[in-house]
Amino acid sequence: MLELYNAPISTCSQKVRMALAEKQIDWVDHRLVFSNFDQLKPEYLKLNPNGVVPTLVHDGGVVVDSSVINEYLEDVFPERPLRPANKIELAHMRAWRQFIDEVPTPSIRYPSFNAYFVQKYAHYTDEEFRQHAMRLPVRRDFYLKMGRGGFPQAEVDAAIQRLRDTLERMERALEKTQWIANDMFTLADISVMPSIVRMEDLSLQGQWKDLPRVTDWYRRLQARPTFAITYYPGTRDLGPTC
Ligand SMILES: N[C@@H](CCC(=O)N[C@@H](CS)C(=O)NCC(=O)O)C(=O)O
Repeated sequence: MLELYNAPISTCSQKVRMALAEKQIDWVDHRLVFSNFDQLKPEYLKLNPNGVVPTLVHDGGVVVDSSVINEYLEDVFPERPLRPANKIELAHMRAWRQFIDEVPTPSIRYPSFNAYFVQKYAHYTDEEFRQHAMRLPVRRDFYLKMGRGGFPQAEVDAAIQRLRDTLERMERALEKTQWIANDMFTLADISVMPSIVRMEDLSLQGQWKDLPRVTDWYRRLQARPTFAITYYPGTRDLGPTC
């Protein structure tokens, strides 16, 4: 049995939900509620000591980290592949996935947190907020830096520039292949998808209006039936209680 501990609005969860949908694998949905801090409850921390989602449990075995989970799914369920068979092409796809994990994925948190997540902490005192941050196993410094008031605009602007750099890199790649890393749809496309969707939800879609290949890539991505499965109603409703 496959179980996924995830949150509807979590970008990292969306990556895994998309891979599961593409591979047409059945799974049990364990939805965590961030506003209840489910991700920090002792029973969840036993599964994922990082206190973040998603976590996959396969016949009792635990796999954490969305990119690792998606590679695990490929290893264990090779049908309907999302990785090229050719080893050089596979390395190319993995290099893309690595770049996405290092550059756009952390960058999207800056505008996201400023627009939505800081509202959650509006009623906290500085000390309550600090105590909350101290409970976070892997996001402590990020939260402390953000503070209750959000990141300075210069940091948000720098993050948006890194997202723009990613879009330009995608535009160049899409001159050569149909999808980002290959002519086949791969885990690289899935990895970058939640950052682009979140950009749209933050009204940042102007960042790719002069990039026709990215515009077309996003249109084709949204046309996949698995997109609507991944982004079921409510998954893009970001608000103070998300
Ligand atoms: N590298 C991890 C990062 C997971 C992560 O950051 N998850 C976020 C949601 S996308 C989370 O659970 N945040 C909880 C919080 O900020 O307290 C992965 O890709 O699975």
